[in-house]
This record gives sequence, structure tokens and C-alpha cells, in this order.
Amino acid sequence: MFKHFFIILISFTVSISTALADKSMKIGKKGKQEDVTRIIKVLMYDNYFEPSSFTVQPGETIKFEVENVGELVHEFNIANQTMHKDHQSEMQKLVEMEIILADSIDKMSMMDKSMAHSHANSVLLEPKKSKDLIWKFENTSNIEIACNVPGHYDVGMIAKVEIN
Ligand SMILES: [Cu+2]
Repeated sequence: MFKHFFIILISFTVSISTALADKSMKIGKKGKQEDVTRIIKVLMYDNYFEPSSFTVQPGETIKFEVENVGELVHEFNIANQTMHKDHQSEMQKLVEMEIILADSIDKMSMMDKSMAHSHANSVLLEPKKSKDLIWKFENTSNIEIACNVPGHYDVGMIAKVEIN
């Protein structure tokens, strides 16, 4: 009897953690222009975002007009904490290869070395540059918008995203 209960408890715990892990990976997907219902202007400074938090509805498609008004290279990346951590090592490599410099991006060698850096969920911008990103949020949780240029996440270049 007791043994049975224990087994049930274990399988219950496993299924809960699987569900959570699965849920945290759902950050949405690249959105389509025709589905955009809201446009949000985002400014990137050294080292923070303005606005510093976002509230979105599940299923909503938002166009982010991202502009880097700082003096350094910055990234606007929609992901969760685990994805940001993974991406940070990728960015670290690009810095070590001197492809991403403090205030510029060596696009030629980025192409040469096939280190093309474009992901649907992020934009990487030199100072004074801007770019749009359309994102469809769906059944999302634990989303953070962050900059993964080495050191920036650690000093708090993160914007919270609340799904409401
Ligand atoms: Cu940054």
C-alpha cells in the first residue's frame, strides 16, 4: 500500500516537471506583418531597455521597433533564461573572434566565418542603428527580453515580459 503510493507520487512529480520544462521552452514564434496588433518602440541604452518591462496577451503579435541609442553594441533577444545562458556563450565566441566589438560589428568576417548572426527572436545592433522584430507570443511563460553581449545580462540588461 505504502509502496504503491510512493510510486504514484514519483510518476506524478516527473510528469509535473516535464510539463514545466516543456512550457518554459514555449516563447512564441516569428510573427507576420499582417497579424501585428500593436507596435512598441524600444530604445536600447548602455545597459538597459526603455521600456524596462512589457505586458503582452497570449497570442498577441507585436512589432518591436528597436533602436540602439547607446554607445555600445546591444541585442534585443526574446527568450527564456536557459536560452539566454546558451546564447551568451555563442556571443562570447563572437567577441573572442573580434567579430563583435564594443561599438561595432565586423559584418564581413561574420559572413566569411559563417558566423552569420541572425535568429528570428533577436536583433543585434550597432549604435545608432534600428531594426524591427515581429513576434507572436503564445502560451508563454518565463520570458525575458535581454541583451547577451558579454557582461550586459549580468549588469541587468533584462526586461521582464508579463503574459496577461
Ligand atoms: Cu547590451
